[in-house]
Amino acid sequence: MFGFSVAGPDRPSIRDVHIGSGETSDGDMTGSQRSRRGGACRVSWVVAGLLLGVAHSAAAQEYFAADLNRAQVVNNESFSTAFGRADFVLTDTLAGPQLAYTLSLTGLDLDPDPGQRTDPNDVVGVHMHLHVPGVIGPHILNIFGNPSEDDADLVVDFDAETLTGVFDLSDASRDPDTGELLPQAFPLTTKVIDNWLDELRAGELYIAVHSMDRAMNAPPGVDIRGNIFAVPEPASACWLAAGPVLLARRRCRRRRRGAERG
Ligand SMILES: [Ca+2]
Ligand SMILES: [Ca+2]
Repeated sequence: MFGFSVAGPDRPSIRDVHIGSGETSDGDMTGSQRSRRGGACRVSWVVAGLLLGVAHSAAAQEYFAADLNRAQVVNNESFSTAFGRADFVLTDTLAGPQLAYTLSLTGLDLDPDPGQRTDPNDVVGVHMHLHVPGVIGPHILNIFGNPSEDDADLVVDFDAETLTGVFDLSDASRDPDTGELLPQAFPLTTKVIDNWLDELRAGELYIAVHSMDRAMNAPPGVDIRGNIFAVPEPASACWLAAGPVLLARRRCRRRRRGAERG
């Protein structure tokens, strides 16, 4: 998803730009040579900055996350000890926005056979909802179980209790007879993602996981839920992009110190 090479056949590497001929040691440098090398360091900073900028513009993505627990369930109706974590990456593609997600559950069981979802901790539904204060908001994306699994990209790891998928325009519920998109006001259908990006960015969407225990004892059965918030770009991606800049900075410092000693 991220990453770039610092050198290629058609452009100089950071090393090429700021080392120059590389045949003169720091101790032997004249004033003009030191000056040239200082200028080369500045050039390397510019190149590194450009590379970093390219990396970030190529990765024009937004990140979101949700921690799921019973405390966020409306009216705190759940006494579940289960919890979960969801991470999202929103990418603006030529085909429209795509929201990739992964959801990991602990203390709940994902079963491939709907007929076997009878134990208290069996998951009977996972959805993205619109937050409406004090009540259970309408569905935005039906992910797993009831009432449907609208994300065609859904992949469930039934051993690890994780779900991954991609929410995009193709998932929106349509009238089976006409093929027309269903009205966005319907409470239980999957919506047009483009219409809900403002709510996503404003922290007004959440993930709800319904269990058999809650469905039996406290319909509509929300076991755990988590509000989705924007989060910074993951540290791993930042460091990957910043690596060449930090490397160039360290080399320049080392060279400057060597020149001062000389
Ligand atoms: Ca089970
Ligand atoms: Ca999809």
